[in-house]
Amino acid sequence: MDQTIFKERRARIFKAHQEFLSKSNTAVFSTNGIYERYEQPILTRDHIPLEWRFDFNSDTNPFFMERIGYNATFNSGAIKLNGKYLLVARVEGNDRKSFFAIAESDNGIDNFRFWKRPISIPQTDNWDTNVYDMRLTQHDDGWIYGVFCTERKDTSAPEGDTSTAKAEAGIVRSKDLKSWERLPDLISTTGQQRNVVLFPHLIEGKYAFFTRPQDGFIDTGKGGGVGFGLSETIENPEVKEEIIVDAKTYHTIYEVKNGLGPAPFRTDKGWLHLAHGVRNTAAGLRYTLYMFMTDLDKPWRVTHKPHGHLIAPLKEERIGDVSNVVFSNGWIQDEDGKVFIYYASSDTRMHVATSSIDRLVDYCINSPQDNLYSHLSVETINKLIDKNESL
Ligand code: M1P
Repeated sequence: MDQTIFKERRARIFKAHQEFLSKSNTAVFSTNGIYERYEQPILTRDHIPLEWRFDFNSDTNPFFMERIGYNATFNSGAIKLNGKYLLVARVEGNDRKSFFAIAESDNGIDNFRFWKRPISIPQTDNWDTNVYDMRLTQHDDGWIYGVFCTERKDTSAPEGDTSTAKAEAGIVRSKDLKSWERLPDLISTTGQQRNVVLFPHLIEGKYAFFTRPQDGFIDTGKGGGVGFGLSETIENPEVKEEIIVDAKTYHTIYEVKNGLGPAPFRTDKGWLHLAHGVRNTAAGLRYTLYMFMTDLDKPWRVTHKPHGHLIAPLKEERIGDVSNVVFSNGWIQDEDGKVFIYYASSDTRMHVATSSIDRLVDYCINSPQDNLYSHLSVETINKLIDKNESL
């Protein structure tokens, strides 16, 4: 058979892919001074290796046609290991199934390349229908834990209801991110859980989890807020009591729900946390990222919380499969205090913003809090103007 089409398409697609993967990224000047965005997204579906998409055999794929399609790469956990910046991305296939795959970069801001194969997550007796949003924690016990959302059909849903689902926290652990051990899913006080994060240290000799108790799959209902609970062991993880660390609150950017992002960073002044907050609008839910700090000895006690969002969807970030969303479940701290905030936009692609521990601590401690009323916001603005006028 004539192989012209096969050869031409293969050569063109390979060349374009190599050029695309080698593109560099540039920081954009930031007027807020808190962090810098970058010109390009860092991980998109176009980063998917060609081996995952095409059959390279001209006999079985004479048109060099894509055999397996991918929809998005987003909500990535992050860790620095052996000097490499690693993202455990949520990759979503055209079949709507999400899975995890690791992408690696030398500098954390560009040239991310996927490892050869996606991660094969071992199954429990109750198979995961869909898995996503892994938070990585380098724990004192020597393991790297990945806590993720496992989604299954709600078997109590009425006949004919083919969409009601149940979300729980699945747990895996690894030493090298190559071989993974599956542990039982977290048992908690409420029916459902998403956005669960393992704290890196034992507290009172127990494993500590930040949770997000919720009554339903989308609505958190009576539940909600960033929660916190302790488990006697990690092999049989169960939190019997959850306290609320950061509650959803009327007329804030986390009015409808919120959830912790990555595992927090320890600083001299307390734990730095990144979270997402959700509010409702006439155009649907809007997800933004915000920060708070907690006490060093009592990481469940909030000490500082700047008003409003840190990062909100901007320009093209606002558009995607689930528009008006930014979401983060991964960040990396370099030895010199530089911070890489990895965030996804609109459930479609990954971005990076860079800052430093000093800048983020300054932001948390010295930005005014949300006083929950418009006239109090005006008072806060006037205080700043007075201060500037007195100079
Ligand atoms: O679609 C926006 C996000 O919705 C969920 O987050 P939450 O549980 O806080 O509503 C998750 O499915 C997340 O993956 C997704 O980005």
